[in-house]
Amino acid sequence: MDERGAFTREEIQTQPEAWSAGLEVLNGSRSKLEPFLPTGKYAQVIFTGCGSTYYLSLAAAALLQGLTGQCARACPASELWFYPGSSYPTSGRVLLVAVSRSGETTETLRACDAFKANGRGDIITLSCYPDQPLATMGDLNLILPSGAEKSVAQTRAFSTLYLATVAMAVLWSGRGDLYGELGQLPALGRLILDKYAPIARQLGQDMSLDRFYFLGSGPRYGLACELNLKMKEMSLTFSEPFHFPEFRHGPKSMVTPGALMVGLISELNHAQEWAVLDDMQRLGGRILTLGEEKCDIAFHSSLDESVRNILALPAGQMLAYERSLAKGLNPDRPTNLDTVVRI
Ligand code: F1P
Repeated sequence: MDERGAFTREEIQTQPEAWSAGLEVLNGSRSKLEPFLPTGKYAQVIFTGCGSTYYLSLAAAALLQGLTGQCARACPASELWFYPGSSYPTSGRVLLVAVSRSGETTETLRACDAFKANGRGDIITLSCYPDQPLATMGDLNLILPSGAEKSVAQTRAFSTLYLATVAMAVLWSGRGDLYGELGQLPALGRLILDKYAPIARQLGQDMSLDRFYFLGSGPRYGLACELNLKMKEMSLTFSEPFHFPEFRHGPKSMVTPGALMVGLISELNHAQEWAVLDDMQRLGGRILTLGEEKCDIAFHSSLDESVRNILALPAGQMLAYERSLAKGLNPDRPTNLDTVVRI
């Protein structure tokens, strides 16, 4: 394929099928996952990865702690490797959930090596390729081949691996009703991709915009970080992520008529989040909202928020993809980037 962005477009568009296949893997692994039920067993659950998979870790840790009460955090793999004293709890066993699309990123492998050598606890790995080193390093290794990609920037891999962490959190929460809701995500993802492609194209092609701010709080912060990374990698555009209220503490100095505020709206704190967006609109910025209802990109899913947050990803990815094409770039080949970082 040499049409610009052909791989990325295909990977974004086939996410619903990848999610269905991923859920089959998860369903088949339930009995292996259940014994890791973290509550009471571990002092902490640490999710780790690099780049996209670190951002995934931020979203997964917030979700797991919110759903189960188990203390959980996210840490870049390099921090676990270089600064274990600052990264791990001083006592108690840890469950390390190591996430990597490729299964070969050096920092993630070295963090797992050190974790094992120091007998810190148990490891679950999540990756997309069975024949790569990470895929045999865990006490449990979950492989999600439907996330595998040809593109450098992660889209399908990110959402499929993230879905696996949502399924784990839901399973460990004991909320069978939520686990049942996961199966509705592929059809909803398809609807959103079809319905909102024109908005993503229109905004992606709008060259009066020169900066993008992705706002998300709680479990949506990691997703906002990932969408910000897509905008940088694919379209070489100035982009930053923030927790909603944080934007008032300095970053708002950067709001101009060329700023698009992309808000991942929550159920619980939607009034506070809209207030931030309204303030930035008054300062001249433009807004794009994603959420269950009354948003530019509305999910209308009737699913629990913990399950439906993933639906913000496809439209946000499309925005970066369209902007990349509009700037004459190739989304499949981000500038200066390699698919795997080996050091
Ligand atoms: C992580 C990652 C990607 C990034 C780039 C380099 O890879 O940082 O997020 O887009 O391609 O690698 P992985 O460990 O998830 O394979």
